[in-house]
Amino acid sequence: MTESTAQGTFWDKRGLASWLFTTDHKRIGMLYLWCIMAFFAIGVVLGLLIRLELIAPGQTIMGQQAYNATFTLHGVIMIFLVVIPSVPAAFGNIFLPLQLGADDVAFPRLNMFSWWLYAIGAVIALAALFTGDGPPDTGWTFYVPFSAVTTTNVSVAVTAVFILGFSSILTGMNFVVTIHRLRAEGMTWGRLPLFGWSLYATAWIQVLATPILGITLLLIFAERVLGMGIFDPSRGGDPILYQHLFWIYSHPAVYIMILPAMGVISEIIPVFARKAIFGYKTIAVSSLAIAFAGSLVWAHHMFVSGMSDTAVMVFSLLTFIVAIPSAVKVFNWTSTLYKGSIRLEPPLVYALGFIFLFTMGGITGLVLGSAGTDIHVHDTYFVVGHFHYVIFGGTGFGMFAALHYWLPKVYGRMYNKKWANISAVILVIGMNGLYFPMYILGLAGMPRRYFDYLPQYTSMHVASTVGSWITAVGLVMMAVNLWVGMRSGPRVGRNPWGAATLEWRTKSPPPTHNFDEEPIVDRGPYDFKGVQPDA
Ligand code: HEM
Ligand SMILES: [Cu+2]
Repeated sequence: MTESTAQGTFWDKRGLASWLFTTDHKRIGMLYLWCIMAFFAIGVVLGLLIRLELIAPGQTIMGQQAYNATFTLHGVIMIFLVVIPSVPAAFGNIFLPLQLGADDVAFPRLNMFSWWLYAIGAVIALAALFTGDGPPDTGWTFYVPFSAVTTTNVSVAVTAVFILGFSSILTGMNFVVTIHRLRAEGMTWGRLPLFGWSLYATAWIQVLATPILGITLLLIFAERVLGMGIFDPSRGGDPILYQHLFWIYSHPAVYIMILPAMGVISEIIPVFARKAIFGYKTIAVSSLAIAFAGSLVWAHHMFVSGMSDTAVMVFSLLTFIVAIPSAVKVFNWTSTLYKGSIRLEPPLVYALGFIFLFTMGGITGLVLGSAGTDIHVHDTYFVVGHFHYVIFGGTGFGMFAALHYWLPKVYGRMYNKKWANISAVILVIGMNGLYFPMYILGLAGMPRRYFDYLPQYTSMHVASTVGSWITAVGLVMMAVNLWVGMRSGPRVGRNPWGAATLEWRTKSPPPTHNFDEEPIVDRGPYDFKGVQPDA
């Protein structure tokens, strides 16, 4: 990113300090993006190691304790360092102000502080691996009583997640205020791009739910360091309380992960179908509905923990209700594609991958949400299959779609489209190879988080491990192509896709102050009349 970019862009300032102390939302977004990519790579390598260990029964490449630490690290890194900040903190920071026609977010210094908290939290999380008595082995959920008594480095890991939570809360606050206050002249709520709507719903979850995680983690810390006994029945405490507190945050957190990705898909589909999105209002409102209803379903993680039958039925019903707004979105996307003049460009190919994989994950989510079937597959590989379809196939693909959609804006260059499409197809094949066998394993009774298994599960584990290699090939191809594209791809103009949202009205890459003249909005974000691709 040196001589190659045009003059007068947000890349121009040089030097480490100009990045670490930047208040430019685009640079902060890029800082997040680079960190997230690096952690994603580490997380994937850990995932591949887990799969390699599981290729055959018995010990293959690591011992039991190492295995427990590996899947804990894999989960903690992927959840807290990658998917929660992925789309909102990276792409939200870069593109929310641009889509609003604003110069920056409402509180640029607070934004810098959020990134710092993220970086500090990440450093402490990594420190937890190499200090104390070994990496945490509790799984990313830190369930008590085990997390209260294990001698591994849980206290430090929990502190890291606590700090990361604050980063998320502050980003959410910043976005709420930015969306309320900084929309360009003429941008009514009804003309707010759907990516903005999705970030708005997400931001409220970040502000309202994340503090609960903070409190929960503090309690673990108190339990371990001060021996409080809040979760310890022998001293009047209750371990089930921990699960309630944990999931009151962590279920809404899955919407922090998925809603922004859905927002990306809602941006991409109309542009490549050259058609106004079908049901703008229902998509916008369904984001809020998912955020609201999604906050009421946490105890579907606890059907077998010992709740009253009434509670089980209520939470089962509520869980089914969240499926409605999610299905509404899928319906609206497919209706938008119907009879559109479709251009099968890479962002759309990734978006289609998202719709397919997310739907596979969503349907199996209903199997888990209905208490009767959940009791059969609880804590089996069925669950591992389900959430990877949703968070890797959903959030991960949303992130990949966003990379392919917006890279030309950020770098002013285009990647190789053919290779982008090929890597998307390889990824979809690899993902199904990797995770579909997990559904079968789960139905057959293979428990999750187990180091060893009975010989009858071997063939499905082998299939899954081979799938993990295909997935890795797809990821490497995609990364290399994006890398080459951003360094030396052909230059593009302002609006290579012919999109109608405001970020495409400014130069590629954008100047530091975003727009040379303040944009005025006189039509909806998906009104393509008179908008021509300018490659
Ligand atoms: C090539 C990519 C990946 C592979 C091969 C992989 C593999 C696995 C496997 C085999 C497990 C189960 C461990 C066990 O139950 O013993 C697991 C757990 C998990 N994975 Fe992945 N995964 C990958 C990508 C991802 C991504 C992208 C995310 C998040 C976005 C993710 C999040 C998680 C989480 C949260 C767990 C649960 C850990 C726990 O149970 O504590 N994984 N992964
Ligand atoms: Cu849940």
